[in-house]
Amino acid sequence: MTAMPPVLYSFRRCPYAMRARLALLAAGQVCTLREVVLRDKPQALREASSKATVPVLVLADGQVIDESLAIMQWALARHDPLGWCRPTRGDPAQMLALVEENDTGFKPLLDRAKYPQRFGLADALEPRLACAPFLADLEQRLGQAPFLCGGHATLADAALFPFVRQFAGVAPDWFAAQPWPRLQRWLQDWQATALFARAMEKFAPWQPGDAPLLFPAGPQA
Ligand SMILES: N[C@@H](CCC(=O)N[C@@H](CS)C(=O)NCC(=O)O)C(=O)O
Repeated sequence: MTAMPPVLYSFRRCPYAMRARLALLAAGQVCTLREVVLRDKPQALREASSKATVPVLVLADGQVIDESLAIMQWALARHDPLGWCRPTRGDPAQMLALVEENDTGFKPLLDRAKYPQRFGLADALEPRLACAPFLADLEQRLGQAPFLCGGHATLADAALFPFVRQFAGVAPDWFAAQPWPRLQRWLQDWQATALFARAMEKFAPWQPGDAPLLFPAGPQA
């Protein structure tokens, strides 16, 4: 008997949900996808996780995983054909430390760069410049190897990419003018992957009673 696919509460444009979807795709893990509207969250999501953030993965046995990194790790622990948990530069702990740096260090700075007015910042450039050291560090890493943790893409690349993408979107011309050619290329390459195209497929918001929507749909790669 085939196990019931887990249920993924997701929001297409959320960078945390994006990285969870990327890892689920990389692992070949099929889910039942429930697209969420953040301003009108379904009760089922709130019942699954009181945090009611996305992504949330509800497993067939009722276990709930409500952190994007934990969803990535769960999926890749089951199946990791691309070696996303096997960095060739540094070890897995160092790879996870980079994700931690992104989530706790860079992300708050990114929010300030995205919404300077909300933070009472008159100057839009200053919060962008505050993000620059982290991005320059990524540039340096990419000078040493084609991906952040070595010769092939890892969980760290997938986990950071949606946030770097958001940063680039704040001021695209400014980003393109920065001395980060490898990072710019890395971002472009990620955006051009078939994996990202699949991760960004559009779905109508889920409503209770809807027929299960498998993600990814159709024949598995
Ligand atoms: N640490 C969480 C953060 C998830 C998160 O903050 N997601 C945002 C959307 S990008 C969210 O659901 N926010 C709740 C809201 O806007 O009500 C994770 O990694 O999954």
